[in-house]
Amino acid sequence: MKSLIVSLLLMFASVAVGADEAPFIVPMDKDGVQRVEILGGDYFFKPGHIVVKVNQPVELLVRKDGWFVPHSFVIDAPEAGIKVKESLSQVPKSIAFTPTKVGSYPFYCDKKAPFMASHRKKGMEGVLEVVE
Ligand SMILES: [Cu+2]
Repeated sequence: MKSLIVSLLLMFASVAVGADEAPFIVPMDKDGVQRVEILGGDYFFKPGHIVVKVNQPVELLVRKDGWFVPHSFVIDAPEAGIKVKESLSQVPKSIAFTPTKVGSYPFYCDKKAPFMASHRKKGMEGVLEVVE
């Protein structure tokens, strides 16, 4: 039984994609806002690699897929003017900020079921890349 749990955990751990997928370059809307929809599901974010321009406003419209598993959306990058922590629902949540520093910042879900790997470890992690 124990080895089954271990192999299940390993299986979940190896599903992680996020940062490896092709980058999505967020287009700028007519109002000057870089707007992108993000879907969080069991256990991924789509798109998982988002590229935005520095010092231009960003709006993320984040929602979750499915009913039962709770998910969240976290970016902890105060050095770049980004500090986000929202629980997700099926209605898109608007998350607005203006990144002030070039760099790569992880976004992730901070949920975790008892005795299980965190959602972040299972693949709910992506990267927000801020460029010139
Ligand atoms: Cu989650």
